Amino acid sequence: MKRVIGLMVLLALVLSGVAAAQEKLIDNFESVHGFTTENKAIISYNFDPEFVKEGVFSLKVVKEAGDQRSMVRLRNYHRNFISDLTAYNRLGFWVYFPDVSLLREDVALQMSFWLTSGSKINFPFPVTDFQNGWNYVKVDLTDPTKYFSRKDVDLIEFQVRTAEPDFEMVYYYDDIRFFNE
Ligand SMILES: [Ca+2]
Repeated sequence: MKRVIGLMVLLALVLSGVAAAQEKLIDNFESVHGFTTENKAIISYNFDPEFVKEGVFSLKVVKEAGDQRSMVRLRNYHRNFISDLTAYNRLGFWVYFPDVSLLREDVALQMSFWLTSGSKINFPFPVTDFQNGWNYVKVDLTDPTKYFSRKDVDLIEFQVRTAEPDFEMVYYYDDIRFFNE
């Protein structure tokens, strides 16, 4: 009996090997790993060079109608996430807006640093900071009016707001990095 079971296991292994040999995954583009969304944001990788600022890819965000807010969240399980930011005093990134007249006047973009304690620090940017096309956004992490310890960041939120909830927009992010200046 033991031997029969052994043969059956062997047969199963051989068959599964045959099945595995009959498929070959090239690329399933399963997700944009390490980012999540809130409110109106559908994210994907973009490789149309017109909407890439650096390298080959950028992050594409489709903001549908129904809400002013469109949030992309950089999560602590992203492969390059760091929770202790004290080695840096700036966060910088590129954002592409097709038409800044669609953005909300007082807070067109807001960066939020969520801490492990649950509190968050907001850095709002008015529409006057932006032009159509690519914009470089720089967050001063040492701004004394926004002081936070920067040792236990749990999530970094990129929030774009449109002037009206029903405004639809496709926009892009690229080259998010920490640095010193
Ligand atoms: Ca890129």
